Amino acid sequence: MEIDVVLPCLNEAGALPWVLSRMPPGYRAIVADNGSVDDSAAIAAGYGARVVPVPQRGFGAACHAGLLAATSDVVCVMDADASFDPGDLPTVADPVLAGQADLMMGRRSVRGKGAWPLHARIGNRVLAAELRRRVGVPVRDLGPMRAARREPLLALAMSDRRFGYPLEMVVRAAEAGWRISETDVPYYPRTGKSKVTGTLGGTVRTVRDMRRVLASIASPASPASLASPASLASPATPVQATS
Ligand SMILES: Nc1nc2c(ncn2[C@@H]2O[C@H](COP(=O)(O)OP(=O)(O)OP(=O)(O)O)[C@@H](O)[C@H]2O)c(=O)[nH]1
Ligand SMILES: [Mg+2]
Repeated sequence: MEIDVVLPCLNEAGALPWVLSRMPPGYRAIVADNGSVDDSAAIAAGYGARVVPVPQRGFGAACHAGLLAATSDVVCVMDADASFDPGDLPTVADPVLAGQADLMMGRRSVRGKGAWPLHARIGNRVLAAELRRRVGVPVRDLGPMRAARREPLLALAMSDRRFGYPLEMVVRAAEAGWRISETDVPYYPRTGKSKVTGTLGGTVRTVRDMRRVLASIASPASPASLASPASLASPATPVQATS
């Protein structure tokens, strides 16, 4: 069984060798190159990754193009900056492969200093709490290492092409009644210069994009949707508990 791994990439030449050399057997890297001006594309190709050039800038644009290029039934998405170890992908993908979860998310467990700035951690917690309250999804983190089935994921028709994309994926999945769960994955200090959470501009852009997604939530979670058989609340779901 092959699993495509979509890696959104903007100037990650320093990180790609470590990341791509650690893909577990059966996991195929698709590097969605978002106009890198360093050697990211050549390095990725040299490590045997499929490189998809994505002219439209933005995290969501890169992820979406990578998903369109993917062909496997189950797909993973993860950052390309060496903040995650591809060796942890099976932990996230296995519950989806086993039919125990529809969207599996890696909950970041910090390893090493500077992996996750305080403001980003707090913002992430606030957003996760908002999601629990408004769409009934019991996640504690909106981490970017994820797994799902490709066709249903594309059918969620996410429209954000920037930094609201990770949040929109969870919102649309919850609205569709998906079983969403999370499991711990180590989170390391990124390789290379911080572009988003470690910068003021990146943080402001992310907050703006995510607020737009929150505003798109139709209504608070209805009792009916929470009681659906696909609900995470089901004690029969044999995936790691999140609370
Ligand atoms: N910043 C940015 N990253 C992109 C873009 N397109 C793809 N990426 C990639 O998306 C992934 C996540 O971006 P990061 O810059 O790591 O964002 P972050 O983890 O929130 O914050 P930092 O690691 O502190 O920069 C990385 O692999 C980037 O290379 C884009 O348009 N902007
Ligand atoms: Mg990062």
